[in-house]
Parts: sequence; structure tokens; C-alpha cells
Amino acid sequence: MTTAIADLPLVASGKVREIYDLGERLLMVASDRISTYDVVHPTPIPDKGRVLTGLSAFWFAKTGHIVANHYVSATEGVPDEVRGRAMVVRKLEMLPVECVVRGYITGSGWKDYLATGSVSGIELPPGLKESERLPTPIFTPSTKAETGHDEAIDFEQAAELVGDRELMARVRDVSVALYCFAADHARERGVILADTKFEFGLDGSSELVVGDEVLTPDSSRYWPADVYEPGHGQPSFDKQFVRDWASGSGWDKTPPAPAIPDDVVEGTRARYVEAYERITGEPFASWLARTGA
Ligand code: PZK
Repeated sequence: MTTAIADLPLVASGKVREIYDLGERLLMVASDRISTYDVVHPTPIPDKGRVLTGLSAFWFAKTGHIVANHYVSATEGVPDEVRGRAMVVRKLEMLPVECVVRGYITGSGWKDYLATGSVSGIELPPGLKESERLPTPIFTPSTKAETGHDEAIDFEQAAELVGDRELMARVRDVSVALYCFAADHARERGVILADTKFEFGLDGSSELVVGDEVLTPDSSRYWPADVYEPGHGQPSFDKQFVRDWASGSGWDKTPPAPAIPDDVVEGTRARYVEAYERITGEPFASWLARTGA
């Protein structure tokens, strides 16, 4: 199959991004599409794809001492029409598990904890409140569902799927190290990294490599630290305007998602740019200039 972007063959597509074949390498493209409650809205958020790609590139550059990554370039080999929101990456043999790390108890982890006292086979202390910081970050892998929701699994099931327990232990340890590094960095800038998801692969030398997007608002929960308060769900750093508007709009959160009004689009765009600037410490304009966007 071929698509709009420079006639490149499409390798894979998700709700809000695509991967194209460049021959020896891949092109990962982030769109400006946004989803809430797992449904994509018809209205794009200008610059969202460029913010997410800039953030991934920032974190790949910052975390190379922890694990190798698939990032090659956000300039060379990037077609003009996707400049700033695409990166060239190495082709990998992807591992069939999603590598989630949680530093706070929220989302599906909170649901599992309420039901069983455990998440992903890890027993947690009793009496935790929703959104509370965990005593130590936990690795809670899930399966990669083709359609529908990823299913939580424990470490042993993840090791079984990967077929190599030692490799899986390294994946777990690297995932937690990446999370801790990024969460410390974010906290210093007034942002809580509640949880995040990584995908790993093996390169041609069987070296472990982190792929996909990393530590973006789409693969992570970022919360503003100044209003953090355990005991209830926290506002999302990036999507809260859209969620608040959607909640008051009468939309029942089933497809199709409604169009987003201009003021909500503008406020959301500003939040993405603010996330980029808080986390990287650089003006977003620098990313645009650097990539020729
Ligand atoms: C790869 N996905 C997930 C699905 C996306 C991403 N470096 C790589 N080499 C080979 N395959 C992949 C990667 C990466 N990353 C990742 N699918 C294939 C996926 C849909 C859209 F952007």
C-alpha cells in the first residue's frame, strides 16, 4: 500500500501516527490528530505531531547512556511535507510486549489494585489512594492487541512471549531506569511523569534497542505538579482542555468523536508547546528551526 507521503509504502499505522518504509530504514510520522477516551477527533491540533517528535528526539538524545535507541535523524531523509514531525529510525525486530512503567497508581493500574491489591502480579501496600506515588516504580507489561485494548500480563507471561527470560529481565530493568531518569528530570521542571510505555526491539546484532516514540504525552501520563493531589484522578498536562470540553458537550464518548472548537484547539496547542518547553528547557521554535519545519 502507498499513501500521501512522498509515495512511500506504509508499514504500520496507529490512531495518530504512521510508519513508512525507506528501504534500509523506516520513517516514523506523528500526525496532529488527537484522541480522547480512545476516540480520534476530526479536528487536528496544529503542531502536536511536531511537539511529540521533538520530545521523542530530546529523550532519545538524553537516554543513550541507559540503552541504545532506533533514532537516526529528524532531518536527513525526511520528506519536506512531514518536516519537524517525522524521524528516520533503524529497522528492528520488535518484541511482542508493551513495556509499561508506573510511578503512580492510576488508570487501569488503579482499577486492578482496587480489585486485587496487585498490578501485573506485583503486590502493592494496602490503603493507597488514587494517583498516589508508589514506594518504587513498577514494571507492568501488557500484550500488544491488534485491535481493542492491551491486556495486562505479569513478568513471567512477558518472558514467555519474548521467549528469553534473561532478555526480559534486562528489558524490565532498562524500562524502569528510563522511567526514573525521565521522571526525575520532569519533576525538576514541575511536571509529574505518572507512567509511560516503551517498545523495544533487537537490531541486526541482537542488541536491545528502544524504539517507537519515547516519553511523549501520547505514550505517557504527564501531570502538572502544582495541582497534584492524591485521592482522585489528575488532570492531563496536554489533553485536559479537550476532556473538560468533551465532558460538558454531551458527547457520550462513543465514536464518532465531535469536532473541537477553535478556543479548545488553541488552548490545547499551547499546552503541547508548553510541555515541550518545560521538559526540554528550549523554545519550541528551536525544534522547528533545527528541523527546517
Ligand atoms: C514498528 N510499530 C508500532 C504501529 C507506529 C508504530 N524500529 C522499528 N522497526 C520495525 N518495526 C517497528 C519499529 C518501530 N518503532 C513499530 N510497528 C512497527 C507502531 C503503528 C504506528 F508509529
